[in-house]
Amino acid sequence: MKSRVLSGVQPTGNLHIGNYLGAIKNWVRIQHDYESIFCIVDLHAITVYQPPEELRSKILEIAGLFIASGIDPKHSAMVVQSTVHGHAELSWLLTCVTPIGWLERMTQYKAKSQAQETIGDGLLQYPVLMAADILIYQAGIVPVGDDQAQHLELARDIAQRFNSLYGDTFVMPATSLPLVGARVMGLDDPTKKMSKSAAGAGHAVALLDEPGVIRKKIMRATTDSQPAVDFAHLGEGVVNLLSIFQGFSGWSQSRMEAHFAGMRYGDLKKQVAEMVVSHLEPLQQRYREITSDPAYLAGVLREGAERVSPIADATVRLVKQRMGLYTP
Ligand code: AQP
Repeated sequence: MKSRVLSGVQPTGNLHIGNYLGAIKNWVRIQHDYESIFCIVDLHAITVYQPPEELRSKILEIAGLFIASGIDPKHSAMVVQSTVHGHAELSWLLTCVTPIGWLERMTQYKAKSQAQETIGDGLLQYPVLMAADILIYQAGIVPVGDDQAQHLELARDIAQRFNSLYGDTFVMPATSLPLVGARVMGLDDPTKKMSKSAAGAGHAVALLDEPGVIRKKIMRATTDSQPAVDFAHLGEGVVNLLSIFQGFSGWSQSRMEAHFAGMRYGDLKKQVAEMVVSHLEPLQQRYREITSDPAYLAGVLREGAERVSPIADATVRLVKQRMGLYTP
């Protein structure tokens, strides 16, 4: 049996080049080597309040962007998390074997809860739901950006704890990080991860930004006080621009160094901007074509849920049996 790949994106804010280089590009690269499932994790999105109409349209936008980025829905199942009921059910079952201390240690919980007046329980439970998303499909490989590595470790801890309490049940999922672009930083502040929810017009390049906007954002990116690229003394902002270029171009490190050494920052930014635009323009064209037919997208998502539901149902049933719940 082919090993299973599982990953997902929250339908919040605007999908950006960090999400693309850190996660989606990797999914596209490996999807045909495995049985692949890619989720739009709407149950995760509501751990922070989302205006309902906005959430509904974001779910379809993300589905369109998955396909425009190269996800092949004929091969890979594209699934809206809340349409497969087992995710929420398994999440509760796993909550019961997860010590609270494990969840309180999560850095994303600490960062996100600081920004909230009232901290919803869902924010704390977020990594348990993520563990359920992965374990419900017995996924062996989870390609994510580096910010999700801690949650993946927790998913393994939860699986191990369950297996040791109730007997071997879950496949242990491995984290797959991209070699380049695992953590794309904000253009306005290269000490902070590029994030959909961060404020600031110059922070992130969205996949659907107009070419003129992309150029402007990159030309204004924060660098440092040096005039030109010096590979012996690279500042964080320049490292970020170079890794964005490398992530899109696929160039080797030696080619990057030969090409960019000594280049003035203004020219570096122009080349980064053109590289990003040359990849996003065709992606945006495909996105417009795909979303011009809403019935097509709805069909892809319905078919995706139908394809994976039997796997999810079988896992939930097995887990309930192992735990001694009533399974007539
Ligand atoms: N800056 C990033 N660099 C590389 N990878 C990234 N990812 C996110 N930001 C970067 C990866 O994208 C996938 C989907 O992310 P998500 O929707 O689950 O949410 P997130 O990780 O919390 O990302 P954001 O953009 O910061 O969203 P908000 O602001 O809504 O929380 C994941 O694989 C993630 O690692």
